[in-house]
Amino acid sequence: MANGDDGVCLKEVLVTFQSCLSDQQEILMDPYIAGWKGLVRFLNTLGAIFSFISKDAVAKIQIMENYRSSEQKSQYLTLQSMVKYELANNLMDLKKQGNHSPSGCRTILRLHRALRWLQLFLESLQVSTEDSSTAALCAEAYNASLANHHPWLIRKTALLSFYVLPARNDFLELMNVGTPADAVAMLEEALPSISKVYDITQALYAQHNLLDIP
Ligand code: 1Q0
Repeated sequence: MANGDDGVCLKEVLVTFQSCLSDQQEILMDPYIAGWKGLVRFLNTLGAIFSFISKDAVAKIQIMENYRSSEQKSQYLTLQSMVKYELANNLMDLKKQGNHSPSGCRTILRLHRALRWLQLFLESLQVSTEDSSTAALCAEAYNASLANHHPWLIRKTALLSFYVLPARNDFLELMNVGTPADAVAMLEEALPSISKVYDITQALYAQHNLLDIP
C-alpha cells in the first residue's frame, strides 16, 4: 500500500473497501480490517498528535485479527456470520461492558461509527473548494457522527487535534493519487462502496438491535 518511501496511496486503501462486498452482499471481514489498517497507516503520516486515535483503532483491529486467527475463525468470515454466531452463543454483553474480552460485534460497531465519519468527511472534501478548511470539514463530519458516542474529554481532544490538519490542497496531495483534482475524482469513485458497506452494516445491526451495545 505504500507509495514511495513515506506516503500511503489512499486510493489503494479506499479500493480495499470495494472488495469487502461478497456476491451475496455480505461484508467480508478481512478486507474490512485491511481497509482500516490502511487508514491507520495514512493517519500515522499526518503526525504523532493523532496517535491517541490510531492506538485505539489498532487495538480494535487487533481484536478482530485475533478472532480471525482463532479456532472460530470461520464464524468471523463476514460481519453477517459474526453477528449470527455471537448472538446464538450469547457472546455479547448487551447491557454493560462485562468481564470477558470485547465481542466482535461491539468492536466492529466502534469502527462502523468511525466509517460514518469517514463517509461524511470524504463527501464534504469531494465538494469542497480550494479555500475550504480541512479542519472545519473534519470537525463537522465528526460532530455529526462519532462525537455523539464520545465523552466530553475525547471530543475536546479530537476537535483540538483536527487543527493541525494540512490545508485542503496539501491534504489532497498527501493522498498520493496525483493532483488535488485527481484526488477528488478518486473520492468520487471510492465513496459509493464505502457508503454501501456502511449502509449494509447499519441495516444488519439495526435488524438485530445492536446499534447501542456497550
Ligand atoms: C484525518 C483526521 C483523523 C480523524 C479521525 C476521526 C476520528 C476521531 C476519533 C477519536 C477517537 C479517540 C480515541 C478513543 C476512542 C474510544 O473511546 C472510542 C470508543 O471505543 P471504546 O472501546 O472506548 O468503546 N473508539 C472509537 O470511537 C473508534 C475510533 C476509531 C477511529 C479510527 C480512525 C482511523 C483513521 C482514519 C484516518 C483516515 C484519514 C482518511 C482521510 C481520508 C481523506 C480522504
